[in-house]
Amino acid sequence: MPDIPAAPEFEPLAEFTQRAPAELTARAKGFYEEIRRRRTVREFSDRAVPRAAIEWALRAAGTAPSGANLQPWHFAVIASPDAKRRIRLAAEEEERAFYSGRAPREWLDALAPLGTDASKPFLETAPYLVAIFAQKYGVLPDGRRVTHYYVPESVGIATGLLIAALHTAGLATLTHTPSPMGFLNEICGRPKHEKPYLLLVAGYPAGDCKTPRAARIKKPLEEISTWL
Ligand code: IYR
Repeated sequence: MPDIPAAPEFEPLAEFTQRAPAELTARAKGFYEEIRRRRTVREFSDRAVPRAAIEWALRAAGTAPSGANLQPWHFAVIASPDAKRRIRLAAEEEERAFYSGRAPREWLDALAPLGTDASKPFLETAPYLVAIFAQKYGVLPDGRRVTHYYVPESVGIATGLLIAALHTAGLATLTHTPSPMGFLNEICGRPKHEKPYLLLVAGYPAGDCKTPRAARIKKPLEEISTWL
């Protein structure tokens, strides 16, 4: 028997804050001033981070808009040294293949200013790794599947919110994409229909952390926007 589609029920927009034009411009600028300080970091401190900070950031990510509000994401938070070690070993194996042959010359040339290589000690040093999974479909308690829509878009938006939330909290992040990263399913105990989307490394930067100057240079507004 097909389910009867639920009729929409509407409620007043209760939590929207109306702001005067000058105030909202100032706030938009304020957010820019904060988020432009975010840097991708590859040297992490092992200093502990409160679990609650990660939990709040994940709640923020979970507010992201998604196709039909089906929220097609799962966040596996890895804090155990044993799981981090397994992830590091598996990622470094893939990265060695990438840097020593799998990656085309053009790709390696594009990466050269960032100074990346196959060595990923931060996967063990950082207190938290968040493996983000994209769910092709959801599974109801009775086992039926619910197709998800706009999965990469939805998971990308949630990931952006997570990165912004962690940065705002005062944490450094690294978006790490070992390729392929199927090993994350096994280590995190996630089902096959969840595709690893990204491995987000979070923690304090190392005290002597250096970042590549080239990565700080962002395209100006004129280059990234057209106004019609
Ligand atoms: N996954 C590799 C290579 C890499 C690829 C891109 I595109 C980057 O922006 C950075 C790195 C690595 O993590 O080293």
